[in-house]
Amino acid sequence: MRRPVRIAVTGAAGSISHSLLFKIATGEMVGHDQPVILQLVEMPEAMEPLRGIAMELEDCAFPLLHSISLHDNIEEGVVGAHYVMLIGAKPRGPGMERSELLTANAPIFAKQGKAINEHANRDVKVLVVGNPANTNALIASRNAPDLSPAQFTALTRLDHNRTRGILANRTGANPKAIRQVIVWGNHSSTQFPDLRHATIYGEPAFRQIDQKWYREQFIEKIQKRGSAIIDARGHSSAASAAQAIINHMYDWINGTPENDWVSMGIVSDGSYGIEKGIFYSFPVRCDYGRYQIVQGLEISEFAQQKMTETEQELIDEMRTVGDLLPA
Ligand code: NAX
Repeated sequence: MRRPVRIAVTGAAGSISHSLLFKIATGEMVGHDQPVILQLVEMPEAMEPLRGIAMELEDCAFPLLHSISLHDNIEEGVVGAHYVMLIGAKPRGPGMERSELLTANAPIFAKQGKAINEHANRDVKVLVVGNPANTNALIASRNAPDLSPAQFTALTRLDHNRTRGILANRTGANPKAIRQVIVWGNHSSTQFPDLRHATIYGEPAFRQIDQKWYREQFIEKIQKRGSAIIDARGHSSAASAAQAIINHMYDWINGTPENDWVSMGIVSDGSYGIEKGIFYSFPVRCDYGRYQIVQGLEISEFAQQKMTETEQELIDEMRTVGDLLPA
């Protein structure tokens, strides 16, 4: 039997975690032969519901679930962690501007970055889910000077999965047959779902879909999918977000399939002319726990404009939280 790995999850009593934790405990995230220790982190006022979730996890008698610990502070919660999912965040209140959400969450992610820097395993892999995810990942990574920025990522896999799922529904193809879609940029309504390089059953997607539909309906549908779900169910995506977290981490740890890539929010190295240092969603291939940006893709004028729009939003977000970004 392998030694267990430590997985820290913040916002562990929230909606996304309620789906996620049970999937992690069955081995879906790291591997079906890998025991896990869950280190669950919550606000002090949510410790009682968290105890209830821990009881339910115990009652499933998962063979791979080695142990569970509960924490009301991030410093203890991330001790020795190999994987950290930063899910808990201040929610957007009624009438709150995006910039207010940014400044409300910035100190939280600065503190969490410091705690990870001090207490987590040196090879830790961090996924930021709490919104605004890209800029929260930037803040956390900049506050972890002893770790590489490449150890921090932001979740855009839900947008990537939505792109495949909705395209599958439109064309009648199995989602598995849809490859090489890309979501560029921010996890926000400026993101750009790009089908230029996508294939369906090995043939270019552009030969199988109507361009007018793609440009005038599809792109906006993906960009606004999160809001459509909130409008319909009165709460933001939870089960699909949990599934996307599982997919993101599994691929990062175990590698992407041959002939495909995935979208991940990662620190920009300047590829495709994107401002260095911001956390931007790129197409990546993963292997042996590392990821590499897919290079050399042809970018049309239409795509360039969309990629720049979402880049600009991230540059503006970086400026808004500037004070919390140590050099
Ligand atoms: P919930 O409100 O159901 O749960 C959040 C939990 O986090 C609560 O239990 C709260 O007590 C806890 N929490 C808040 N601040 C914390 C802190 N500093 N330390 C530890 N715990 C803390 O939200 P849920 O639906 O689970 O969503 C969580 C976050 O994911 C939100 O910010 C949401 O906007 C974001 N999302 C991001 C997505 C992405 O693709 N990047 C998609 C889904 C989701 O919208």
